Amino acid sequence: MLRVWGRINSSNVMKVLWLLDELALPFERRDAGGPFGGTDSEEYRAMQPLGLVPALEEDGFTLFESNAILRYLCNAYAPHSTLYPAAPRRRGIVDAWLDFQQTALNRPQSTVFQGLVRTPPERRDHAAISAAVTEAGQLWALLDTRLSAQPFLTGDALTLADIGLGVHVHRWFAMPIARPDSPNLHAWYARLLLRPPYRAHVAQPVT
Ligand SMILES: N[C@@H](CCC(=O)N[C@@H](CS)C(=O)NCC(=O)O)C(=O)O
Repeated sequence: MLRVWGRINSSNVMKVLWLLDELALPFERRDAGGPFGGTDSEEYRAMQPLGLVPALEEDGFTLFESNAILRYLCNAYAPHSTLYPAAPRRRGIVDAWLDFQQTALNRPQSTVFQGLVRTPPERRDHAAISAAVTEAGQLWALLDTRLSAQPFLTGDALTLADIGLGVHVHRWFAMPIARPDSPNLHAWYARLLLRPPYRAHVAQPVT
């Protein structure tokens, strides 16, 4: 049985839950991280050495890093799925956009989200938030341009790239910030909202 460790309001946990439902895989989930704690124990650190969420457990096998978990689930359970295409060039492009989420978007997006959603108003660093809104906005604008030519980030079908970045677009549009005009990003978000797993695990009140 697949078991996911992590609180449901973590973007990295959301990715995994969304994919599990796209693949119609049965799983159980245990709360961990944030107010639930539980990530400092020796047992948890054996699964996730940094004490972060998510972690995946499956019959004695464990895995951490949300994007590695996404790839593993496709490789193990849906090797022919268009979610993670087998053709090397197409797979390479999906991997590149998954990495873009972790290496480029994550930092400014987190600064905005943590600052506006999880920090009380009197403790907010407005200068840092404002700079991060600009930086993240430039990255979202780049995705908006990309989406002018195709319905999903890497082509005609939903892939892991859309899952890695799609968890963040809901937050981006939910936050009270000035965003660049982005009609194609809005259209992509509307396409994601048509999917029940996205609505169930991602398009929820931001907390
Ligand atoms: N690169 C890691 C990042 C994991 C991460 O930063 N998780 C956050 C939640 S999104 C976390 O564990 N925060 C501390 C906590 O929840 O206790 C991944 O993609 O899995």
